[in-house]
Amino acid sequence: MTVTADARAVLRDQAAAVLHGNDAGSWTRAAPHLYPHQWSWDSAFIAIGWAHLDVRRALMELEQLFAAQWSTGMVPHIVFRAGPDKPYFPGPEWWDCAISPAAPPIKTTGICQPPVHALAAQRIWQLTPEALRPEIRARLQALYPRLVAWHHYLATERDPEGSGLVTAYHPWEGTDNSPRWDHALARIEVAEPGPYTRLDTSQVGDPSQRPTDWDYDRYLWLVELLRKYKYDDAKIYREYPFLIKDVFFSAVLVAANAALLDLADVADARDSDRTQLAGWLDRGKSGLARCFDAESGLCLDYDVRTGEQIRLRTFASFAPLFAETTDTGQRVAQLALLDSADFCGNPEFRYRLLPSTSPAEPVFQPHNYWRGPVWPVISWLLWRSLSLLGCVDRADAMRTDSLDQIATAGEFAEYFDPLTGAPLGSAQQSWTAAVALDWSAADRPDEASEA
Ligand code: 2M8
Repeated sequence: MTVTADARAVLRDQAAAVLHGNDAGSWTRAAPHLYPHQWSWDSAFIAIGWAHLDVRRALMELEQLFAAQWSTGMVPHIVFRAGPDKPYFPGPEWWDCAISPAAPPIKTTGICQPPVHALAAQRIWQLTPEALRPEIRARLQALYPRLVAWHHYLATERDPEGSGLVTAYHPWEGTDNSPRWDHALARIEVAEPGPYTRLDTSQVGDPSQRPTDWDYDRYLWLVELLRKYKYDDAKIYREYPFLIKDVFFSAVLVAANAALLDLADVADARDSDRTQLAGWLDRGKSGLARCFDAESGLCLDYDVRTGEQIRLRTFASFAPLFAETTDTGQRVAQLALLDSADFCGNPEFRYRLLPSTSPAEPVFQPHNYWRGPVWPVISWLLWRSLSLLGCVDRADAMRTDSLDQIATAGEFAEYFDPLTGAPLGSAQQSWTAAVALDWSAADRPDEASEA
C-alpha cells in the first residue's frame, strides 16, 4: 500500500523536526539517547538532509566533522562533542587517542567509517540556490582538499597493497555485527578487555536487537590492540589480527571519488588532485571486479590475514551496484540477484527492500541490527546508484517503499524488520530522517528540479 501525498508531506515535516530536535548548533547528534555525539558517516547523511532545509547549516555539519580530521587524513568515526550529561560507552577514555601524534586536539575515536562525505558535498552544491552559490562555492573550495586528503588516506594507509580495496580495522567501521566479521572475530584468541559496562542494551528496550556480549568483548579488545599500536597504520598492518578488505566500504569510496571529480570545477581542483582521484576510481572498480563471483553474482569481502574470501549473502554483496559499475555483465547479474528470493524479492518480505543479511543465510535474524534488518541509509545509497545507472523505475520503487515503510511505522527508526516492517533500534535516528527528506524532494518538483 502506498501512503497518500498528504501523509508524505507530514512525513517531511516530521523528518525536519527530528533534525532540528537533534541539532546541537553546528553539529547533529546521530540519535538523541543511544548516539549522543557526532558520528562520521551519519554526519554525511545528515548534511544531505539539512541541505533541503538550509544549505549553510548542511555544509557546517561537514566542516565541523572535518575539523576533527587526523593529520593522516583519517576522518574519525566519532567526534566526542556531547557533554557528560549524555553518557556513551565506550567514550574517549577508552580510545585514548592522544597517544597518537596524528590525533587532533579534540577527542575522537581512532577508526573511521565509509566516506559518504563527498556525496554529501555534491548534494549540497546541487541544492544550493543561485544567491548562495558564491558563499557555498568558497566554502566547498576550502573543504575540498580535506576531502581529497581523506580519500588519500583510504587509498594509501588503508590499501598498502594498491588493490583498490579498503581494509577495515574494526566492525565499528560501519556495520558492527554483520556476519561478514564473524569468522575473523572468532579467530581472535584472547579477548579480555578491561572491565566495562555496556549502556546500549539498556537504551534499546530489547537487547536482542543489539550485538551480543561476545561481540562487545572482541570489539573492545580490538580497540585495546589499536591503542597498543598507538593507531599507527603501518604497525597495525604488520601485527593486528583483524584486517578485512571490505567491498562495501570500497564501493562507497569509488562513488565518492566520482562525486569529487564531479565537483572538481566547482572547487577549482588542482590537476594533480583530479589525476589522483581518477586513478583511485579506476583502481577501486578493478579491485571490486576481482572480488566479483560471476557464477553467484555476489561480490565478496576477503580476510587479509587468512587470504580467505568471506562467502556470505549480505547487502555488501552488491558493491558493484553501490560503486555504479559500468560493466554490463556485473550489472545484469546483480540486478537479477537483487530481486531474487534471496534478497528484495523474498515473498515473506513486507517491502521490496534490501535486507542487511539475506534471509537465505542461516545467520539471518530479522530483528538483530546488521544481521537482517533493512537500513534506510543503505537503501538510499542503492537508490542513488540505481538512479545514476539509469534503472529509474527500480530506483523509484525503492524510494517509494522506503518512504512507505517509515510512514507506516510512524518512526524514523534506525532499522526495520524486513518481514513485518516494524521499527527497530533507536528512535528519532537523524540519518533516517535525513534520507527521508532527500527522498521526499522527488515529490516536490520545484525542489527536485534544482538537483
Ligand atoms: C552504529 O555503531 C555504533 C558504534 O559506532 C554503536 O553500535 O554503538 C552503527 O550502525 C554505525 O554504522 C553508525 O554510524 C552508528 C551511529 O548511527 O551506530
